[in-house]
Amino acid sequence: MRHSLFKIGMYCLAAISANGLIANTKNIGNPIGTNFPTDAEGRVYHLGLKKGEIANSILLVGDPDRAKLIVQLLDDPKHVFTYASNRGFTTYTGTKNGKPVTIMSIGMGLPMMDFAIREIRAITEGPLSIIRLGSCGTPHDDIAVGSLVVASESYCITTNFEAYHENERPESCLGYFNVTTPIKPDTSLNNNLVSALEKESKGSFPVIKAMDATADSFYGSQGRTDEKFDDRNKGLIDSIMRLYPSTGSLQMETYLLFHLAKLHEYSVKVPIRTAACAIVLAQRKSDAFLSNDLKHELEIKAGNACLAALVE
Ligand code: R1P
Repeated sequence: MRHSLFKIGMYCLAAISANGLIANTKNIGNPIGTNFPTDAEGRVYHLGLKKGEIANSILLVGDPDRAKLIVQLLDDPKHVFTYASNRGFTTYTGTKNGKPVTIMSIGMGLPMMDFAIREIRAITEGPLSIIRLGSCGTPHDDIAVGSLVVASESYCITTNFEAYHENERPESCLGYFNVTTPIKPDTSLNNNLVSALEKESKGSFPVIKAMDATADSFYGSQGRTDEKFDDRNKGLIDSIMRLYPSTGSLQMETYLLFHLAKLHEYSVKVPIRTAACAIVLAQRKSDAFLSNDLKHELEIKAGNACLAALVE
């Protein structure tokens, strides 16, 4: 009995490893300290990295498969440093045109961007250049799926949780959401990114400079409705388009990248240069969704442009 349980256990582990589900993720050693925990080697708590394992030019993506596609564009993809943390961050460090660069997949949402930027800063010295290549929906009538939207500025839409549980209901759906004023990326990195995307595109996909909206949910705060949840968000997209008519992308991380770069600038005089673009997967007005094949093609082309902008 014991023997067969052991065999089943081993079989399960082998099966899980074969599927790559848990095989390569790593925990750090025992954390030291609570304010900014690291282990004895200096590995940060969520990324699992230590000094020397990350470059100062960094491409952040959400989807781990997007990162794997873009790694193939590095100088020597078979010999890049790779680290998959147990918290969903996978890091690849190598070179592009002989210059050090890191590609990191960070998963989704504001907290993941927060972990990434703060922990990247903790294990690097000097100026950083960080580009996000994401995917997005567009609330704009004139932007088609398969376009690349470069964030000229970004604002944040967060859920005003308290409003749902008060007796008085806000009059407009915007009362259930907070919308910030927009903040800008770094001008020169943003210009590099636009030029690199235009050069890569050669007219094969539109490159559009527009305002970005970063939401704290894929659903409620992006105006998606679901009769099983009382999100009170009907008309949210129309409301934000009245507020910021040039909004071209709706996604979940860019604002925090720009925001943390500003907070860093207010504290320390060393720049974190930021820029962001996103592949339009969903046209929220026409309900069109981009095919997986076209998405992968754009991930490679846009990835190449992002790397060019970073190593220029
Ligand atoms: C939602 O599906 C995710 O896709 C978008 C959003 O910002 C969110 O993270 O970006 P990524 O494709 O980079 O993850």
